Amino acid sequence: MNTNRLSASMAASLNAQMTKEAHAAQIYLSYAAWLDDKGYAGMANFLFRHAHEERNHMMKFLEYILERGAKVKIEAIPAPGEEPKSVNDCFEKFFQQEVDNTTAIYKLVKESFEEGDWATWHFMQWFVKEQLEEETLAMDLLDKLKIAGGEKASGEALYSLDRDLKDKPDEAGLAEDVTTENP
Ligand code: OFO
Repeated sequence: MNTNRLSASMAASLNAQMTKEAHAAQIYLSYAAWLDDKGYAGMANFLFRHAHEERNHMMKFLEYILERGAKVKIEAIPAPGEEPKSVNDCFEKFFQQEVDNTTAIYKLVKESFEEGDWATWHFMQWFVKEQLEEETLAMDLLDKLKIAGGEKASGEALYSLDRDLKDKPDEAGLAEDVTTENP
């Protein structure tokens, strides 16, 4: 009896997204290693933790594909690409990577909607919220860097940003959680 509950194209898209999450982890590992090498251990720590989160996302896709009775295909992970040219460039790249991943997540949501695959549509909503948080986090960081002077940020400003990022929580506050008591 066939117990596969995913269409062939949905299984292929979910498998591709699983690899994309692993790719994001590799990209952040490469940025973290670059930052650490330049002496920014705090910023590196932030991205090491974030790389770990991306691996967890990969696992969520893997588990979901199995749960729906389809086949998991573990493929090669593409190389991370170019190294950042500066701290500012590193966090701009981080933001862009998150935006690109949001686009891929939205495509999957659309595909599941068009197929009427409501289980997958529901599963994907967690990722929609996660991308919202991650984009907010990346935007906050870019704002801080901008205040610090962007490409022209002084050593002192980068030093305090590095110290702040060491223990920065991985979650950003979202507009949907705001109240008049807690703006
Ligand atoms: Fe997987 O959440 Fe960012 O990209």
